[in-house]
Amino acid sequence: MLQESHVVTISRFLIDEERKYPEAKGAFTGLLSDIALAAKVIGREVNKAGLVDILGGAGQENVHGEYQQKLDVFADQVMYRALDHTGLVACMASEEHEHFIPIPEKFPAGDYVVLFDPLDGSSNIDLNVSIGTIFSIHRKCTDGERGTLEDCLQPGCRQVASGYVLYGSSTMLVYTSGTGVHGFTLDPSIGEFILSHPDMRIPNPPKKVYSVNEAYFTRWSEEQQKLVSHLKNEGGFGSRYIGSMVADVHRTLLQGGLFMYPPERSRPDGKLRLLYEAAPMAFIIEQAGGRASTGTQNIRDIQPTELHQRVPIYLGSRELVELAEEMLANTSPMSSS
Ligand code: P6P
Repeated sequence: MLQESHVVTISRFLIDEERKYPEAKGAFTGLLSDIALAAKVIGREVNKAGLVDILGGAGQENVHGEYQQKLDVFADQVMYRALDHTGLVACMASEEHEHFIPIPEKFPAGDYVVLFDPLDGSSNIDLNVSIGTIFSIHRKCTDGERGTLEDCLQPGCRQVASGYVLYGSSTMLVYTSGTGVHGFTLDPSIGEFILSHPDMRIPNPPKKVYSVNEAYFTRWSEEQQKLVSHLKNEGGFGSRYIGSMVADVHRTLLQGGLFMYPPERSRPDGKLRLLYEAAPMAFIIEQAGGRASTGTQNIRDIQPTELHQRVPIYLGSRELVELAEEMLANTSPMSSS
């Protein structure tokens, strides 16, 4: 007896979605397909990283002075080469490049702007901890034929789509284009991403889990310290922190809870990047019924001023993010405890 469930590949899903928009010309479908291809290529190398001499540092630092792993460099190149020649992209930006990335003159340019962290959590590569690729897609907003820095510096509320690829016990691609969140699991035996998590929603009530690096407790504000103390004492919350954003956000999407990267006295904007980490994840979480805030404002409302600017992050179950905002503003009855 054939299973009732049908095998839907990401290509089939994108074509079916495209049919809902008679004016669509297939550009978005092509763009997501190109990103899915890049994900397969990156995943192939990530999953065999322990077996070939691709481990270890690339012997160079990236724009942030971070020790660059070879896989970072590889993933960045794969994303670039998947998108540079298609005629769908106006320009790109990557965590691994200080400046925005124009489309070479020899290739046609398109309407989409793709911002990405090619391999987030790369410090975990040698530890076989799940890592990920994060992408954010905007439409070009300037009049010129080719994209500019201004096209990259758009607020998260203007994203056309966003998503991530999680290279974990399986390789998953999760994305939203504003009509829900959809998850696809790679079947390596056929090289296809199969729809495994249609219309993902953060469960309510959420699992009572908070996710933050508590080693930084003494660096936090008193309100932040009270928030975490409240969650684990009066709130009876458990703690889960992988230290790889895509993995921590994916767990929060599936189970609910509160993921935080708070501001610190020496790092008032925290560590995570707005354009290609916070904003794309915020779109996903909000589309799944959650909330994503800096602790004082909605992440998707921020008007970026720099490609690599950082923001504090509180995302996950709506009521938990709102509790965090109240306690950080000292307006919650729990703040006095
Ligand atoms: P910390 C990984 O290096 C990363 O960029 C994110 O994936 C992760 O959420 C964060 O940094 C972890 O930072 O300071 O807790 O090690």
